[in-house]
Amino acid sequence: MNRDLEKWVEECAAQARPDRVVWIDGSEAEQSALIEEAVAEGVFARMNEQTHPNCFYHRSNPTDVARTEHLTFICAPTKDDTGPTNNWMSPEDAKAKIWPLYKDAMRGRNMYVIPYVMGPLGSPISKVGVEITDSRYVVANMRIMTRIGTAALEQLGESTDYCKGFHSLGDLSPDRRFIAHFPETRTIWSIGSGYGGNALLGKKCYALRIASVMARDQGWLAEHMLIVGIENPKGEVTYIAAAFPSACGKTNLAMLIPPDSMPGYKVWTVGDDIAWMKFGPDGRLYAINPENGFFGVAPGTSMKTNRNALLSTQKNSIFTNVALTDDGQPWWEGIGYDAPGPLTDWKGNRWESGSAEKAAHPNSRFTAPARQCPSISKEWETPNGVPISAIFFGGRRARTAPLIYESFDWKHGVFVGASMASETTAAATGAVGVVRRDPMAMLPFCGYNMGDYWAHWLRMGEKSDKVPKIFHVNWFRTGADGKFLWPGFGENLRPIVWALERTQGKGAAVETPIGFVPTPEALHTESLDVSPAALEELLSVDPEDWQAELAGQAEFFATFGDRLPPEIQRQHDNLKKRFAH
Ligand code: O2Y
Ligand code: MN
Repeated sequence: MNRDLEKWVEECAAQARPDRVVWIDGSEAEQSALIEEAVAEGVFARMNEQTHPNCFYHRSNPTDVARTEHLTFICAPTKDDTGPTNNWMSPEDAKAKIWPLYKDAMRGRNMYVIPYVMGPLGSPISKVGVEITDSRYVVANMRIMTRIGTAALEQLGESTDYCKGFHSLGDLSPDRRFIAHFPETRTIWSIGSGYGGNALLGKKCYALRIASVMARDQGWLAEHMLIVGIENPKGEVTYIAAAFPSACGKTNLAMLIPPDSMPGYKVWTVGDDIAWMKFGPDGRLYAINPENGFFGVAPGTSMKTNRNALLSTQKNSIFTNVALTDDGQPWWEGIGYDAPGPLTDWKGNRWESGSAEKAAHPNSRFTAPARQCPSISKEWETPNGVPISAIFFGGRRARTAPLIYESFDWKHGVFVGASMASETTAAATGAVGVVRRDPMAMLPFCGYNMGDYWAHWLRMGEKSDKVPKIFHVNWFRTGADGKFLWPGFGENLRPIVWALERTQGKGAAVETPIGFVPTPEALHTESLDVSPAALEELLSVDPEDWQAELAGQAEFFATFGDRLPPEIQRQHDNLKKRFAH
């Protein structure tokens, strides 16, 4: 046993006073017993065994349906260490305010200790975490999303190098809900929520907020990025990573099915949400997916929009806050067919087609094992990761950003990522449809001052002369009628193929003030149902829009004061000058 771990578990148990402490070993027998208990407790309902074998349904508390950014804190020693984009609480205040909420919080409940590995077992890039929780829903989800149990304890050995996550449902009151991160001690405290990123502590809390600090200190990158391999008709596979803000189609791109007009192309899924990247001995950047499953948003997922995601969820999966048919099948808005009859909605009420209310919550989710994805890459668990040739940043912008452009070099690419912005969606609580700055799609996930984070990205570029090329994409540009100009989905492969050609010194482009934009012909437009005028608009760079963009950037960067790297300011000034010429 690991003495450090035992001591911490004893400390948590002494505060929360559970009836029993249960160490999770990851076995099938343990899983079956836990599921039985969860069903008896009403936390899970069994689903239709014929259509969805070994699948379970969960409804969360209606006040607990999304990540709560306003209740998420970074508890670094000083506010400056966390920067203007994070909520800060001093470690002392957190101890005074949050620790007492755990007092007796697990009386009458079990305390589960879940050792887990983020990343393939045995990978030099993988890391161990331990989550303590009183939620059987969390245990069942962690079993899909990470590698849990004895194998994780074996990987840990007697080391103290692991992330400690202490989670309790508490009383589920938003008034006593906190998600607190202590980067110095690699510790997470989460209380008062049983939902997704608030409660599955391996995901956003460890693999992004805590890991981003570890990555800064150790010289690697922990990013909010999908990873895919693009196979060309010659059978050559090139890997890319892409950062888009929450609910901007990362899962769709990660599981993209090429259009019929691009025969011979295949897309292989490595990960859909998080990438940990390190330079290999050959100077290339290698990425692993630290996760073991998908926690995907259900509404809008259909056989047409994301066949591979839907097929991943047909067995051994968990459905949260979707609607349920009377014969135990999941249903949600945008599933691709009408509700087959009256349903039970995400709140447990009867629901009929035509109701003003949504049947599934807009942020309802499926948790599915990655290995079940039909497009899963045969390299997805390769211990050293896959070599990344191109990085894509992107946001949901109705105007301003063209379909795709290439940055001039790494430093400019870091600036492109730092100035990313996107319109908000339902993935987090708060207003929907508002443009917000979301650098590298890490705004809610960077565990330290973002000025320092950009400095870290800039330093990474100095480590190698084989860094990936950096691009920016925007699938969401709209025309004067408010409709999307680009069809999206499988067609997104066309600009990506252009980008990969650029990494090989091919692909026609025009130089603009913001970077290299493809010529319309270079986009492989055969059989593409987009008019030449729409294509022109998609690739246009409107100086007036960019004046507004420059003003928005300046306002945002000013909030970082002297933590803004001079190089980012220089890039911003140069962009302004290029528009002035
Ligand atoms: O974790 C949640 O509560 C929902 S948000 C989410 C879920 C899976 C992957 N990414 C996200 C996100 O917000 O980026
Ligand atoms: Mn995400």
